Amino acid sequence: MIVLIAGPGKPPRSTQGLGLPYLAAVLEEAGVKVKIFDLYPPSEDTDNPDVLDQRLADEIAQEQPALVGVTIHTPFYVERVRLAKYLRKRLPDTLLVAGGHHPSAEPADLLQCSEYDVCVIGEGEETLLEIAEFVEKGKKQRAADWLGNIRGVVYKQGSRIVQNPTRPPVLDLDTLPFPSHHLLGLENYAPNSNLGIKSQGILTYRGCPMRCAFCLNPQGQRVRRRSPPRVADEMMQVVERFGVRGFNFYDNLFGLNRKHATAVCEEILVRRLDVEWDCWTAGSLVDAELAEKMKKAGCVRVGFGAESGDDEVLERSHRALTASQHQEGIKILKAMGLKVDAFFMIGLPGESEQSVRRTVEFAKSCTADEVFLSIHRPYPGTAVWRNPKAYGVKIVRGPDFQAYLETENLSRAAIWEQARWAGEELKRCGIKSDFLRCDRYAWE
Ligand code: B12
Ligand code: SF4
Repeated sequence: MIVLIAGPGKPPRSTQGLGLPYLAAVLEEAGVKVKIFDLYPPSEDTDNPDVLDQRLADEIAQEQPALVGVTIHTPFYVERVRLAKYLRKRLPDTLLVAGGHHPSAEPADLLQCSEYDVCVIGEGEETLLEIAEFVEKGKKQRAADWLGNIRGVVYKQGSRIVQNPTRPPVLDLDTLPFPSHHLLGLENYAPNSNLGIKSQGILTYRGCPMRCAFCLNPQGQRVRRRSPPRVADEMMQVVERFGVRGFNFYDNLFGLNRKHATAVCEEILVRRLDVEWDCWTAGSLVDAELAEKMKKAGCVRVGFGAESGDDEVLERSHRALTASQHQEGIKILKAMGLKVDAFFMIGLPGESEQSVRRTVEFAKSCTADEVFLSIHRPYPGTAVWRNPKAYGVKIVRGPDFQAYLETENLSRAAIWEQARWAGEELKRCGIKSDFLRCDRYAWE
C-alpha cells in the first residue's frame, strides 16, 4: 500500500490538483494499492493544523503503508516538515518521499532538515513507479542501496546527499492513464466558485516554452500535447463516472498552440459534451475564432495572467508578452461574452511608483470582470531567486524559505503602500477587485 498526501485541507474544498491523481493512476495501473489524502479526516472539534496533522498521521499509520508520498508547495514548507515528523514517529520503516514544486527546487535542504528520505524532481509518474516497485517487493530497508539506480531522485545516504541524473519528462502524454479521480472522495468537495458547479482539473498539455523569471516551471520548457480525442475521452469519463460536468483546464496558457486548443474545443463540440469550464491564458494567444470555439465548447471564465501593465516590468521578468497584447486578448475574450478575471502582481523586478500607476490604469481600462492583485513572493528555483542582482532586485530571506523582494525603486514598505493604494484606487473607480497572496511574516 502506498499513501499519497496533497494539501491537505479541511473539507469542504473545491479544487483538487492533478499531481496525485496522475501518480496514483500510474501506480494503480501497475497493480499497486494506493490511497490519497487530500483532505483531513473529519474533525469537528478543532481547526488546529498541528492536531489535524497528528490525526492524519494516526489514520495513515493504520494502513501501514510501505511508502508515503507528500506534495510540498513552498508556502507550506513548515507544515509538511512537521507532518513528516509525525509520520516518522508512527512509521519508522516507511519510505517518506517528497515531490512537487518545493522539493524539486530545494531537495538537499529538505532532506537535511526533515524526515523525508527521498525527493522526486519534476514529473513524478515514472520515478515514483520505479521506487514503488522496489518498496512493494519489501526492499524499503536499505533504500540507499537501490535508489542509486533511479533517475530523477535526490536522497540521503548516511549523512551524504546524493543527486542522481535527471529524468526526461514523459514525452507521449497519451501513454499516461487518466488521473485516478475516484481516490479523491469527490462527495466531500464543494462546487467550484468560478463555475458554480463541482469541477475537476484537466490538462491538454504540459510544459511551457516561456522563461518568466518569477516562475519555477517544473514541467520544463518542452511542450508536450495530449491528443484532443484523449482529452475529450477523459472529460466524458469524469461526467459519466462522477456526474461532474465542470472542468478547470490547468494548462499554463490556453491557446499557446492555437491549432491544438482549437482542436480540443472542436472535439468537445463534435461529441456534444454538456460541460462548463474555465482556463488560464495571457496576451493575445486566443484570437476571435478560438474564443468563439471556446465559448461554444462550454468555456465560461478565463483567468488572465496580465501580471503588470508596464512593458518594462514585463520585459525585465522575461514575460515575453506586452501590455497591449494583454489588452487585445482581454478585449477578444470579453467580446465573445466570456467572464475574464485579470491577475496582477505588484513588486516584480523593475517595479516603481510609475509602473504601479500603469498597472492600475491598465486594470481600470482593460474591461476585465474582476481584478486580482497580489504582492509578488519570490520562490526558490526561480531565476529571480537564483540571481536577484541580474534582475536589479534584493531578496530578503527569512526562515523556512519565507522571502520578500525589494526593487531599485521600492522598499518592502513602499511595495505594500503601493499595493494598498492600487487596491483603494480600483475600488474608488468601481472596479471589482480583490487581494490575493500577500504574505506578511512574523520576522519582518
Ligand atoms: C490546482 C492548483 C492548486 C490547487 C490544488 C493544489 C495541489 N494539491 O496540487 C489548490 C487551489 C488547492 C492550490 C493551492 C495552493 N497552491 Co497551487 N496550483 C495549482 C496549479 C494551477 C495546478 C497544479 C496541478 O495540478 N498541476 C498539474 C500536475 C500534473 O502537476 P504537479 O501538481 O506539478 O504534479 C507533478 C509533479 O510536481 C510531481 N509531484 C507533485 N507532487 C508529488 C508528490 C510526490 C510524492 C511525487 C513523487 C511527485 C509529485 O509529479 C506530478 C505528476 O507529474 C499550479 C500551477 C501549475 N501549473 O502547476 C499551482 C501551484 C502549484 N500552486 C502554487 C501555490 C503557491 C499554492 C498555494 C501555496 C497558494 C497559497 N498561498 O495558498 C496553495 C498550497 C496548497 C497546499 N496546501 O499545499 C504554486 C507553487 C509554487 C511553489 N514554488 O511552491 C503554483 C506552481 C502556482 C504558481 N505559479 O504560483 N493550488
Ligand atoms: S509564468 Fe506561465 S507563461 Fe511564464 S514560464 Fe511560468 S508557466 Fe510559462
